[in-house]
Amino acid sequence: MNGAESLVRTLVGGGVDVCFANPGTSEMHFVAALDRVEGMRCVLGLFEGVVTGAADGYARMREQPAATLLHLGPGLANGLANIHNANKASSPMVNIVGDHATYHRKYDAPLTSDIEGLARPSSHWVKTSPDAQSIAADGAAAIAAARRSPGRIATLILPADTAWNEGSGPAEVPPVAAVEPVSPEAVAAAARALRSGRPCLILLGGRALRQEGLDLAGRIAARTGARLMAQGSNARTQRGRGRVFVERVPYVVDQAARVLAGLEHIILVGAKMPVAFFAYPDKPSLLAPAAAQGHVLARLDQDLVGALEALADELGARTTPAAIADPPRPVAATGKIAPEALGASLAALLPEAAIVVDEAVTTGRGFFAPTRAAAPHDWLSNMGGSIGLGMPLATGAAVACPDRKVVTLEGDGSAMYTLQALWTQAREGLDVTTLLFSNRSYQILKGELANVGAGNPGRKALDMLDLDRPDLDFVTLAKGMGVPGARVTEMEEFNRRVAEGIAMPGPFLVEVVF
Ligand SMILES: Cc1ncc(C[n+]2csc(CCOP(=O)(O)OP(=O)(O)O)c2C)c(N)n1
Repeated sequence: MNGAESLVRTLVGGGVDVCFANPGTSEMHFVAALDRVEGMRCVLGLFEGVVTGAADGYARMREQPAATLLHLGPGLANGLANIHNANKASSPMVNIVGDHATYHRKYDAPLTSDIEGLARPSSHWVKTSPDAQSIAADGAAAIAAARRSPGRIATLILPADTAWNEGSGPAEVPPVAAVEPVSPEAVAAAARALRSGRPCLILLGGRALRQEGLDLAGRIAARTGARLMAQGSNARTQRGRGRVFVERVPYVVDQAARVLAGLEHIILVGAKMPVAFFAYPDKPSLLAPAAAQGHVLARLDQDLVGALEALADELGARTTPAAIADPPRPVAATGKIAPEALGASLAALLPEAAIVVDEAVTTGRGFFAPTRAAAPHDWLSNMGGSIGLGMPLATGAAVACPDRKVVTLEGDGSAMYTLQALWTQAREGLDVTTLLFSNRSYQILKGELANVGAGNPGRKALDMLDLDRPDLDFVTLAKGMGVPGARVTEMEEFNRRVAEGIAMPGPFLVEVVF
């Protein structure tokens, strides 16, 4: 058994049974080994940003790492933006990056580069396997590294000769350290702040935003009168009817500062003290009032649900009923297309257990509030701020959860980074309905131009922010990649087409022009 097959068997044996791939010559033995090993699903992405974003979406939903297969330094570099996003979302991921054979590197062939150097900034674990006998054990170590709480990026570099020479056979994944519990002192300090009678916020992130954590946090908030919020963006939030609703810290600095004004204590549960996405002249970087004191109940890598349980026990809140979101069932909007109308219709149309991938940027800012009344669903956001994540993330989520509908909320500008994800959705028959918001501009940046004090834009500046001349035709682009779709220009059509997309199996795209 060669090194490549030893590695693939190690991955499958270690529970890594999906590989998102964009291979090249140096990975051919790995590709060939896929045929010889049962149990590995391989999904081709036509750009590495699709591959790595899909691995992120898969990990968020399956809570297991997927593997990626990338072609030397340039293949990794193409995938790095979405590895950055996955890293910020604490998604586990095992990247396998092919390299030249060890003896070939010294000749500086065209694809030679510093792969470890490229990998390091967004990987917790990086190793170049030295020989075919080591590759399986290195693969097993990579899986263990990726699985460490709260989820990490492991990048294993696979020189071609380590793939084709005689390997060791599969290796066992070493044990992964159990999730660290929080200290009694942290629980006591949080309880003291919550009992102080002073304005207090419980700020949630990570796994605290799943149903169990939300339920506990809701009980604690009801018992103590504290406010409850989530970070501005989160990897996966469980929400909708019947669940505890949490507002997010707003993106806009002034709005965030208003929402957080007056707070004296912030209990951090898998969250950090809120910071502005960017610095702006004359605006604060830290969004909470200077006097507000942060209390770390649990770091993101610690046992967040256990921490909330301990805190609820300490406060006698286990049986206090949480305030549950149960507003009236939303009704689809009619008439002109506008963000508010889209939010209302989305809330009415989302199917039970939908996975919502949110990269709708400015159009989607108001979607969060109305969709609290939607059927229960999971909401996935971009935590790394690098756009071009939405459609790949949706692709991976759909691979992870074939029984659930994925609904992608996508800005037209963001869509164009990794549009190839549609082809993978078509090829794999993935159940993804994409709502493509064609405002034909980088709308958010028009606001940011003013916010940073860059003055009034002239023609040249506006040309950098408008996506017209020519207008993009997303229905035709999708059709060319095997995804059917429709363009809509008023809400009745929107409602009809979205319902159609949701009802049919497989991918569908609704281009919303407004
Ligand atoms: C990789 C990367 N490149 C550039 C940006 C800067 N950027 C942030 S938002 C944005 C435009 C988003 O446009 P669109 O998706 O159409 O949403 P809209 O602002 O129009 O609502 C750009 C270019 C970024 N965040 N990430």
